Amino acid sequence: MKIVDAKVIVTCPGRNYVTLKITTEDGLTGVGDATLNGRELAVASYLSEHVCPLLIGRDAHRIEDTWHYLYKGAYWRRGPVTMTAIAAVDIALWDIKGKVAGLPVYQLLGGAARAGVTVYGHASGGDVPEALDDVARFLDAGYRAVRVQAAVPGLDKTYGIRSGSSLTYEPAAGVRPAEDVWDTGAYLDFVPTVMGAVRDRYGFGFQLLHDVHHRLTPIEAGRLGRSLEPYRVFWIEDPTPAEDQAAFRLIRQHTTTPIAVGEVFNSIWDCQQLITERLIDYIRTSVSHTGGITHLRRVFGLAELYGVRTGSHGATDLSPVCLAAALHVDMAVPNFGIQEYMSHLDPAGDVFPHHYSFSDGLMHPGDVPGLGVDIDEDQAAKYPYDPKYLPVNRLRDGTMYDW
Ligand code: KDG
Ligand code: MG
Repeated sequence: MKIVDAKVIVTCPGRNYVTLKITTEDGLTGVGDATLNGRELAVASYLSEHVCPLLIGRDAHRIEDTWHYLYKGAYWRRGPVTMTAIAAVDIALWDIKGKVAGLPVYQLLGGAARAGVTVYGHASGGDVPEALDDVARFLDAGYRAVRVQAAVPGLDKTYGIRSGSSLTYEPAAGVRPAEDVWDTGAYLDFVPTVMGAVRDRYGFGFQLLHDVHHRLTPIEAGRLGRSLEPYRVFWIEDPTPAEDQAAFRLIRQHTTTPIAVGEVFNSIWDCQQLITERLIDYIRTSVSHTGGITHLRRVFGLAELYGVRTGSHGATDLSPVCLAAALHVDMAVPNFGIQEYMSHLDPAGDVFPHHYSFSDGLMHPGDVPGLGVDIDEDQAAKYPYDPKYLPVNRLRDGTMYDW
């Protein structure tokens, strides 16, 4: 079943998305998410200039072979641009295989290992009372897990806080990166009071999560983890910049609070030490930044051997195509932990018609053949690319810091 067309569609229905659409000789189509927030056109160009021409005439069924053809064939291995491009091809080919088989992709991956996928939503607030009220929005909607972020007093902006009446947090904006200011001391003093307030008001009957967003040193992360132990958080996410995998040994020495890492990873090699030394509890790599379903399954398979569970990244800068692919993997892997779900707002829903659904805290990818998500090209054309950058971060003295 030969591939006859591969095209890249860039659209901005509220935020920028890059989608690869592959067509076979019998007219079947598959879609893959190629979005890399703030660097979208690098992947679009990698695909259209270097990958799409190679796909024409290849057998759409040969997913594993195509993965290695693109990974080994580039000579230049790994990296977010390459691995996101390979992921888009891989996801689209799984979509096509499902359509040929007449089965949803999770059936091809081994079938349902659970009734549905537990997801966590994002609550936030400009202060503690606002964050507490926002938690209710999710608990009332049936969520069994909620991530909570609140603005740190004394800082102009804090990561993860939605603004005004917006229902989701959107960090990418402007033709130059916004400059945030960071204060570790203020943050470390504040977060336990937020988590304590959430438990005081709502109790312990749901999972409570928090994203540190790579802001701490290992010993500071140890202190944070220990200070949150009374509130039994499900995880602290990205406590330190995780290129330094060995640093997590130090965090582990100081706290039993579970740790999740991986949204900026793009290969199994990025998390090998974290997994094999059991330095983390959840691996948060995403389908579309980690080489697609084929490579993500390998990461999750390694994690399973070491008792590490999955917790895939699912921010809204990953398109509905990525979310659908993640849900299929989540349904099938034995070591599933939790899935992030920020919920794409319209008009993204009009551009990406989909069959996944949410009910009683669980998501299901749906049972139509393939991924169960598509791109409406007429709708996509209504929303042209709108260049935006993620913010950068500085300490109070102006030193560049991790965002
Ligand atoms: O593009 C960056 C976002 O995906 C990231 O900031 C979101 O940390 C994030 C999360 O956990 O959703
Ligand atoms: Mg995160």
